[in-house]
Amino acid sequence: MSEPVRCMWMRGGTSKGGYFLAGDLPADQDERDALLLGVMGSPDPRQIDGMGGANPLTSKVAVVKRSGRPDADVDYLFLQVFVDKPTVTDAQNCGNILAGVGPFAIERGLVNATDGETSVRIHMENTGQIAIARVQTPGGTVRYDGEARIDGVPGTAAPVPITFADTAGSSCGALLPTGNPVDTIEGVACTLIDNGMPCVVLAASALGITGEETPQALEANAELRDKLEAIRLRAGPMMNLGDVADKSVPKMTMVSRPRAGGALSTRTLIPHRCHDAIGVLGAVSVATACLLPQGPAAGLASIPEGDEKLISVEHPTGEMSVIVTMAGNDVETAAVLRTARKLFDGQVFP
Ligand code: NQM
Repeated sequence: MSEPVRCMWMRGGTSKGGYFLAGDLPADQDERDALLLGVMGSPDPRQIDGMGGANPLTSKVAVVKRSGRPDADVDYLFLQVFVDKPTVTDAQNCGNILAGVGPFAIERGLVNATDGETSVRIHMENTGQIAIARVQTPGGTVRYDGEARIDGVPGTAAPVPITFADTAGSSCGALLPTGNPVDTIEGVACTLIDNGMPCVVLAASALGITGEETPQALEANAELRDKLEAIRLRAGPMMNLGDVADKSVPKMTMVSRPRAGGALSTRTLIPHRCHDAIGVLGAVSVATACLLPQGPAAGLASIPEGDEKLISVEHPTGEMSVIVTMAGNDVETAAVLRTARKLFDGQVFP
């Protein structure tokens, strides 16, 4: 057995994973990745010999360090540890795991807490943008319990509001990497968009489904999955992501009319398992797609008036509210409410 490594396990939003100080992990990337595969128990569909929860949403890692940047307190590198492949990738961000980064940075002494609430400026190393998370710190210590509720997580917890700016083109170089609000791929009208997360947005009806199916039903639909993967593999190079066969982006979001008073309804493959909810930056990108008049989402979405819009993105276990502020026709900032919970702090044996 290898040497133990200091680690905190946390729920961040609707995801869960290991949070490490960068200095506690090997500097060499191959060594680091081998260690993280051992920590999670990958590759193995059950991750039986590790900490991972046999789902991409519970096989995640945050690597955090003090930032050298004037506009950030900490640097956060997100790593997706694949469940059934020996792959660790930094090719995407994660706005859910992000929710635990502020509390973790305060707990590890990287950020001094003020009495009441502490703002933590987080440089998201995967894509280079800044997120600002507000953490409850009464008496200068992190408070996890509270009254905030987010769909996809039972019970309530302390609120962690997060604001993003400048997320357009985070991984693809432009909000609309092809320059078009709509591209037709394999006969299906798609919006290829990146406002923090590369996503392909397409109408559920164009794929012969209602958009109300359960994640289990969608995962069991081999014909649908093959069609979506064919579209995704063609979309990847068009989005400046290269060959995406072994990448976790772009995400595939099928949209339909809202059913519960929200702006629109979604089902998202991330990209091979169906998300029980929707990713944070995924929701920001889909909310932005709703605002493109020509796109497949706009025709289905119900969008409020005004320069500050609450766009409620419905998903299989509820909704995610994205508050966007507009500058003319463009989204200037986006904010979401998340919560986080410290589950254990100790040493993990890779
Ligand atoms: O889009 C899952 C999640 C995510 C990513 C995924 C996320 C985001 O729910 O910001 O949070 O799409 O792989 O954790």
